[in-house]
Amino acid sequence: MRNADYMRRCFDLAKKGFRYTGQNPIVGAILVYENRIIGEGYHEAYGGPHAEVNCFQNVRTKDEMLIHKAKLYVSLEPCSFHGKTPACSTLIIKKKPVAVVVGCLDPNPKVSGKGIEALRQNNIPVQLGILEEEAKSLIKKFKINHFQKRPLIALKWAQSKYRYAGLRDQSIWFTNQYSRVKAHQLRGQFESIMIGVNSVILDNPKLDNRLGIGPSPQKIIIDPRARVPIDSQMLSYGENTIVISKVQAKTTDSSRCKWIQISDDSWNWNTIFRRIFQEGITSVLVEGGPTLQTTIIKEGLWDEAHVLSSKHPLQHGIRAPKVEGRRLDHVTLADDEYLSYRQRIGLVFYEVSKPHPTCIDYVLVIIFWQTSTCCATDQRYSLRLHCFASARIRQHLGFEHRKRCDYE
Ligand code: AOF
Ligand code: ZN
Repeated sequence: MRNADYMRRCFDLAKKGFRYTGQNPIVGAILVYENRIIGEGYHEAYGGPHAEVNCFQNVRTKDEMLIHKAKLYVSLEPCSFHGKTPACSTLIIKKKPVAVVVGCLDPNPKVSGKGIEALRQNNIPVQLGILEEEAKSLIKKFKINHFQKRPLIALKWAQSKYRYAGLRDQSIWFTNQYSRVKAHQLRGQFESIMIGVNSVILDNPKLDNRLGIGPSPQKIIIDPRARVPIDSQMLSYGENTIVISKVQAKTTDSSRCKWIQISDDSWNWNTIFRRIFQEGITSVLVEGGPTLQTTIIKEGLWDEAHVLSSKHPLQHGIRAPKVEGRRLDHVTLADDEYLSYRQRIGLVFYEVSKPHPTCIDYVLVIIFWQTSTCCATDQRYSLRLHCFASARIRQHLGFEHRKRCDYE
């Protein structure tokens, strides 16, 4: 097997932690000796042991003497500081595998190259950048949480054959039982689920995960004018629901909700999502309705979209939202289809303290992530040509200058 195959195994392991690692990155690690995996581990829960620790821990007693002859593969650079848990680089130096293969650097400024440096200084060879793009894409949620201080935002909707998402005054069901299971599986992957108050009034949903693996998400209702019916299922069933409103709580003691008020002046999606993040919520699945989702798309605040497309002939009512992103997944579910997308481009403007020699005052670094289509690649190269032209180019392209934001 090649390095890339082993790295893919790390990615698969890492993904198992997605629902439980909170603000931490998902990470997978394996130890390989003579083409045999002798240990595997992943970061299972926020605050818990890191992938490397679990990997060493899972080596069988009879294989322990092989560790110093094995290669360690890890999807993210090993950490080099003592946070909630001790530094992984220290543990690796102690265990001394023959080499370490790393997917990508840890963007956390507390690590960012220092983990690899520590290993190299202790004579452990490190190979960096195996399947780097995929490794970076794996920790997308971590980067959003860490640098933007907001949750990862995923949209989910169902649509008819003609891309209508519903009727204004009537609840309508498009998709089959397989799509329903898929929808619940998605709910099991996200820490919270959000809908607008119109959907609560129209559909009166429970929004829990009854059919998929994993827990039910925390429920959130966007209700600027406090119209949520106190006897709705979301307020009277299951765990507490968060209601975000411009006005004061309309609740009674008996209603199960946490009311968060955001003033009219600061009411916008940025504030709302940052406020949700302050509640410790690191991912949100926005289930509707389509009008609310479209406003999020217009703000450019969506990260993923999950679409269940049916053959239902509805061709009037509310248009389904529309996104342009990189296709992640496409699955046929009998006569329905499931498609998922990821926001394609991220622009980062770095202001550097030490300017590039050919540059007048700033260097603009434009980083695209998740790019795979020709169009994005062309764009990338043409923009890269302008990278060192600084303020002149900013002006020319109409780019607004931002402070360093470290967000890839
Ligand atoms: C690793 N392996 O599996 C993860 C890493 O507070 P702590 O101790 O859990 O540290 C969290 C930081 O460690 C996190 O911000 C990120 O930089 C890194 N995560 N590093 O070597 C892992 N999850
Ligand atoms: Zn670590």
